[in-house]
Amino acid sequence: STMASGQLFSRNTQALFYNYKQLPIQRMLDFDFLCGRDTPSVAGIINPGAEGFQKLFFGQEEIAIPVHSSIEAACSAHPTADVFINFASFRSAAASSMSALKQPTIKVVAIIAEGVPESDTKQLIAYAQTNNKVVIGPATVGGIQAGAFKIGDTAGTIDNIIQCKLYRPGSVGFVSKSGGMSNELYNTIARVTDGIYEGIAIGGDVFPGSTLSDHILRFNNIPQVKMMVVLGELGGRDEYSLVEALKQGKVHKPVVAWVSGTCARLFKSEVQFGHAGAKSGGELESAQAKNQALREAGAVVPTSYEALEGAIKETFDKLVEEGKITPVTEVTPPPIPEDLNSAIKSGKVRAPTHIISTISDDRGEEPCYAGVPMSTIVEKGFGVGDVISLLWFKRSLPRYCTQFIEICIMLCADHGPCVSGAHNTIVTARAGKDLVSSLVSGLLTIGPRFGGAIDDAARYFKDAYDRGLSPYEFVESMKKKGIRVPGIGHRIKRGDNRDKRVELLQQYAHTHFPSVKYMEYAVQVETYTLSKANNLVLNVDGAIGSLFLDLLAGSGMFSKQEIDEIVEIGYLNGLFVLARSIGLIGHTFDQKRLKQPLYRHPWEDVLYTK
Ligand code: Q5B
Repeated sequence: STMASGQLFSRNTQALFYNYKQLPIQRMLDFDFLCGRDTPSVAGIINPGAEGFQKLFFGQEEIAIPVHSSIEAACSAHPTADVFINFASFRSAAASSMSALKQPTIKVVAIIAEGVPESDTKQLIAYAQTNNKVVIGPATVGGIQAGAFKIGDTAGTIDNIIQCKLYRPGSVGFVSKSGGMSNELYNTIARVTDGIYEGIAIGGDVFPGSTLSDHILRFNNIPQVKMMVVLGELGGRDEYSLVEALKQGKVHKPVVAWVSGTCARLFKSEVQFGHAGAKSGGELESAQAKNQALREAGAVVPTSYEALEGAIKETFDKLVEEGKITPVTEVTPPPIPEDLNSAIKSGKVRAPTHIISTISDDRGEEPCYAGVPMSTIVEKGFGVGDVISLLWFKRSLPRYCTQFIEICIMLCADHGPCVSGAHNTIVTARAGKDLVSSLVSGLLTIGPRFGGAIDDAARYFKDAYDRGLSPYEFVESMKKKGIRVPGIGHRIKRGDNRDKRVELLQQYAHTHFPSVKYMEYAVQVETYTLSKANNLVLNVDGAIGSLFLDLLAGSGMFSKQEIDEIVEIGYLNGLFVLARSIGLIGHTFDQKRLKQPLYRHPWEDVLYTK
């Protein structure tokens, strides 16, 4: 059988890992690298309901380990993976372990969960026995074949694994109930022998999937194992099957054993230690009785736990003397590259950042806009204008400025369904597209003719005013260059039908701004252009462009260079983009609400010509 044949693992063993747990999987792969394995010991991950790949490190390289949504899918994708490492919770461990055992490709199932119902475990054990499979656990950390294969978190950190020389095989077979104590013993054994060949923690439940004697008898058939160490614990009768095996002469190699829990006698009442199975029951289940029985059956049993190390050493030294063990030649394992994050944390390395950002920070207790925490924004009753001034201009502007920004946003939020942007949004929404597509198709029309003339208006008005050009000189010089004056002209508005929005903005500025020199200059330009044609009014873009120059210059909050930079980069079209998004979103909802069909432009409205 699998159990009797001895070897469960080799340097080529691959496992399927149930439930995605980054840390134990990475530790298995780090162990593989330490041992110089060619292939990673985790062939696939089963993450119920999810599929794809998980990126993990194999040495310095990143590898993509396939993730499968079911045990069946994983087994058929990785037919050579014969170990199933089950990191399911105690609630689902039994069912998933059973379906793993039923897969023809799976030979060994290790169950990590603690608290699996005993009746379920008994079923697993029965199924495994009749189908020639091995269960390790439940309630175990797993096991390790030194230099070959490691289950999950067995043996702890890489540093501990290196200290215990588990990256290469020694001559000692070790089996214990406790996973925590197995770490301790890996250390002890490494100190006084040539190290572990294989170590298994069978787990602390009353009914372990495989027993101490199962593994001892298995080690007996592994030629590389020259001696065995057993660490039992009080409670249960498991140790007695080992006693039987020893008495029957089935074990041909020296066994050093200790059953811990001798202190239970010091308690007046029954004590339960950490494990479900570790409770002092009847006399036969006491550590003393079991140690005595093992001793009588021929195991080397020290007088105390402290003396265990000495007993292991003596047994090993004797085997060396007898020539039965030739201690292995030492190898130096390759260093495992440290993770960048931990190296940075410990101050060992520094790494350049890839992005620089100055306007907001989401790392602290609460997000900040330009250093102002959210709670302040809410408590002080800030508005959208304040948020814009923090995120765009990186400063808190005075109330009259933020209110001006808000007025711009409100006045430009929409201008009916017939403007270019709204039209595009409506057509897109009627083509069945989603909100974002409908919105951006409208936004994409914003530019030099429609809505996106604010920055250019600010640029040209500022340049002309600062250079002292008269409106006549300015407009005529633009005409010579063949450039339309940005901020001037409208499709609908006329000299005798002014844009109300422009009037409202002008009124607000007259009342609140310390100076409106740029706007007044724009009005003089308008007076001149209106003398040429009735539609060449100062439009909403021109009004905002010129008034924002007044805001920037008059507020005392910006240096000359900052104003130049704002105008050069072009912040101000952002006001129209932001504002009109409100309207375009509204138009999208409107069309959807009205269940409007696909728009097709009528033939009659097109001039077909050659
Ligand atoms: N002419 C806005 O033109 C419009 C001239 C000019 C000198 C000018 C045009 C223009 C500059 C860009 C600008 C923002 C394309 C407009 C907005 C938001 C909106 C929209 C809405 C909303 C309109 C007739 C004659 C021609 C031209 C001359 C025109 N503009 N000369 N400087 N600026 N302006 N855009 O009506 O001799 O016949 O050849 O480009 O500021 O987008 O509500 O719709 O909220 O949604 O198509 O308000 O002015 O006039 O092109 O037929 O020109 O005037 O050279 O002269 P039109 P055109 P000539 S606000």
